[in-house]
Amino acid sequence: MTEVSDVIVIGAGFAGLYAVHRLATSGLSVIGVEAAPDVGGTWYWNRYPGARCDVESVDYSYSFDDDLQRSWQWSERFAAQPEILAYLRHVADRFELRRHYRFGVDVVGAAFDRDRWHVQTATGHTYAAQFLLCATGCLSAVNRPNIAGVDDFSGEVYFTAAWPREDPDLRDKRVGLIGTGSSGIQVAPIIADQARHLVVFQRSANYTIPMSNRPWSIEEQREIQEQYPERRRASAYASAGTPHGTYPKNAVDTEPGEQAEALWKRWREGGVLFAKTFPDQTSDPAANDVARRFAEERIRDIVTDPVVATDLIPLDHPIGTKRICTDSGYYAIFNRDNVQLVNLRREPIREITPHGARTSAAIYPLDVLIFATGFDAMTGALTRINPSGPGGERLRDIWHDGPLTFLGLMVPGLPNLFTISGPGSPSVLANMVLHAEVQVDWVIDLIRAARQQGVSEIEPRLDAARAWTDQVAEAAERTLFPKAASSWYLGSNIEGKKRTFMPYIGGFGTYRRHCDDVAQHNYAGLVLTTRSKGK
Ligand code: NA7
Repeated sequence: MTEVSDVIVIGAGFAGLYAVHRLATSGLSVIGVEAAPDVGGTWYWNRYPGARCDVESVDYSYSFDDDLQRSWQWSERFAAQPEILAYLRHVADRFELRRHYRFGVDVVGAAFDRDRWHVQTATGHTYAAQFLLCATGCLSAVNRPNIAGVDDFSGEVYFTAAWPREDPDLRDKRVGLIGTGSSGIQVAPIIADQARHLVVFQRSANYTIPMSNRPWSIEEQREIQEQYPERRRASAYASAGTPHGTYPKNAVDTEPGEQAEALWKRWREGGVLFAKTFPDQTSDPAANDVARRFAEERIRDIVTDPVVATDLIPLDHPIGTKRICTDSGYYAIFNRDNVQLVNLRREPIREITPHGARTSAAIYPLDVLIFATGFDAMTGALTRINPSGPGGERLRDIWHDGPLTFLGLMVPGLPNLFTISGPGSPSVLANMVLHAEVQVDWVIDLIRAARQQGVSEIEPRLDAARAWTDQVAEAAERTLFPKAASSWYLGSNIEGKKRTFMPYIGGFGTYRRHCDDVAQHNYAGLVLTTRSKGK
């Protein structure tokens, strides 16, 4: 059976829910499909203990509805996963969004044929619509590394990115944690508290900054509400979609004492902003070194064993060029007797055995294995669907040499398909919620204009997509980001994936102006094909 609508939205995370709301209130028929049993997207699946957003809660929330904004009080500066999920459930209730959704629906393919997208699902049910909006998320295609022997492990196995609804009981257990990105770094202190023994298997060390999370006081909540309009105005065209800026001077023009003061201030305030304390920090190696040395001193201050401290200091990337992590007491766990760090660069894992892990140097007996091994980020959720265009060309082929997009939103050869937060957009480098609102608004304006003009197909010109993709690459080349040995921004965490810096790093405000400009110039760069008579 095929269900038909004007638009299909894949995903019920922040972007998908907003898209469904906007489409439904714009007079278009919309069907949303979502693999999970309920709304939440990445916040549905990543429910491991300690999961938190690294953008302040008051910014990481919708701006489109003043009443919604006024009616919701965030309890903490950085919201934890249960509160973010509760917020998304509240939004779904308030705007009656679930009635548009089919949950538990795994999309396995999509093909454009005779003016329509046909979406195939794992159950064989199909959906058809003129437009397909993929709100599939940047961090949703889970990376399950193929480590020798992993299927023979006789203990419990968990993935942070697909955590069970009921937390496993880790008391009195020996737990192995593989992966030290944000997820591993957030979950580790909680496991260290619960488990008898925790072994952290670290392949690459990451920089992490104390989150300095705290509850918002009643007074602060009142102030936030009063200042919300101004806060949103300041974020609207800001470089990361939040109201925060950098120190007013470049690090290289600042005296060492003043540099340290600025870095201490950011360190104590906590969070990802440390990664851009100075404007030149992620573009000038000398400025980056100032911040890097400071962070390394903090690691050595906290971790008492100097060998362990050295192992925790990254060697393979300028600070901030891999997503900087934020934590609640990560480094300090390595001072505990029940926590052990295993440096996989020194002793790689040879195999997982039924009772633990064997490295080149030792055997680690384990009852539980937790994988915090990340995602096939930004492109994985899309290439796993691998949509095909009218000429039969498939996304994986089109992106064989790296993602090719127009504004990170459209792909040549795949008409009427939109990739919200796709590669080539600022997405993961900006406030994802505001970013989703901007992109969804742009797409819906385009769809409405196209329908009014009887347009059947919208597709970016190949040269326009190439020009945008070149701009994305050039913006990255002006920074130190491509210098990281490996990162999910570069796709190099996934075997066989083309190494390309995927997000647009020219700034959220600059990106938004580009989108505005394209719309004001009658969607220059797009080919709009008008429906032929009789069709
Ligand atoms: P990340 O940041 O991609 O981290 C994944 C971690 O898993 C990282 O330390 C990897 O080491 C490690 N990893 C991956 N595969 C293996 C294998 N085979 N063996 C050992 N270690 C491995 O994912 P997260 O979920 O932590 O965070 C993703 C984003 O979510 C984060 O940046 C925030 O924006 C929110 P590697 O560095 O590749 O050597």
